[in-house]
Amino acid sequence: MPTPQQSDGATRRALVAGLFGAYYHVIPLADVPSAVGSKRLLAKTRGKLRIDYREKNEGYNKLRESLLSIGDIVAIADDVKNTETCVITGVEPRRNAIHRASFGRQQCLAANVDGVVVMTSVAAPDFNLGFAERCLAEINIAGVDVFVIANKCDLVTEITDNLEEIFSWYERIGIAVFRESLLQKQSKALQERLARGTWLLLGQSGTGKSTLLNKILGADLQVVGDVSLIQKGRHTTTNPALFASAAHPDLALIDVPGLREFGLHHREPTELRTGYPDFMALQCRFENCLHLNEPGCGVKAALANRDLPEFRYRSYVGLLDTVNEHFKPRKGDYWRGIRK
Ligand SMILES: Nc1nc2c(ncn2[C@@H]2O[C@H](COP(=O)(O)OP(=O)(O)OP(=O)(O)O)[C@@H](O)[C@H]2O)c(=O)[nH]1
Ligand SMILES: [Mg+2]
Ligand SMILES: [Zn+2]
Repeated sequence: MPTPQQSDGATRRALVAGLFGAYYHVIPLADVPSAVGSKRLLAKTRGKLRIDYREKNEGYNKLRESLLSIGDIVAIADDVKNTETCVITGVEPRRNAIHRASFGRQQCLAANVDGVVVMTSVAAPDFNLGFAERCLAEINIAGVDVFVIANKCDLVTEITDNLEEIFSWYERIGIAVFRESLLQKQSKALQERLARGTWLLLGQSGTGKSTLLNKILGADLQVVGDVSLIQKGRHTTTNPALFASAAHPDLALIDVPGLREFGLHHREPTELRTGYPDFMALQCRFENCLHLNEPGCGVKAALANRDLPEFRYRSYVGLLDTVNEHFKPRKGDYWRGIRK
């Protein structure tokens, strides 16, 4: 294990398990991997922590509000001025991290995870292909295990052919899809897949992430929302946090507030290639082929032969377009920028 940066004497290792504005909840690592019932301490950072943010665009994304993310391993020390809190003095390098770009900022959603669950629903809200595709691309680029849940199957008499085409393509390229009605009961296969490890639950608001968390962990740990309020833009889960329960001591689930946007502006165009394992399996004449108009492109050939579904290629080209855009400053950032 790498040693924490900037540690100063009497520090302990701890896991970041909750974010509350400028404050964090941390679990001392002597209590982990079973994060169950462990005492969560209130912590704040001291000084500047050096974190690998994948800074593609200099400037605006340096103005992030929260620096650490759930899953970070930090060094903590007692706060001599305040016995209620402890101070975070250092952070260890991340084994992996899932980022997204949203409203001109990049954000690390979780670090050091064993896998990501892409939570979708077949109705209320409708399946959002772009969102799912962008999540899958980011997770593949990050090199993290992933599967998809198609939730709320109880709301439809059958899954449309369009959706089935998408799901069966995912299954063909090795991304399992669990068709679930989590409000009733989770499938045995899903319960087995989520038996151990630290998993990030990723999905739009109202798809059932908190419902899944409560069902899998077997306890009412997270508040479940009312879809009508979610449609009005109210998210039920407001703070990202890591959950565990005594019934499943080897498992931890990370629930994050319902995401509206999942951009990949923080990624380079050439990195996007690795977000599509099915494209990587095809032979292109050029090693760095972006599959646009290059000669000898295996992806374009597969598309013409109908060996590759169109939705996949369309989502890739759309994504490539957006990563070439730059972050746009938010109003507050702009003013802060020119006053200096
Ligand atoms: N019909 C049906 N409703 C479900 C199912 N799973 C969850 N719901 C309902 O969908 C609504 C939203 O579920 P949540 O678990 O709060 O969704 P969430 O993804 O955590 O939403 P945010 O916290 O806003 O991100 C709740 O009213 C759930 O009861 C399901 O399988 N079928
Ligand atoms: Mg929730
Ligand atoms: Zn190509």
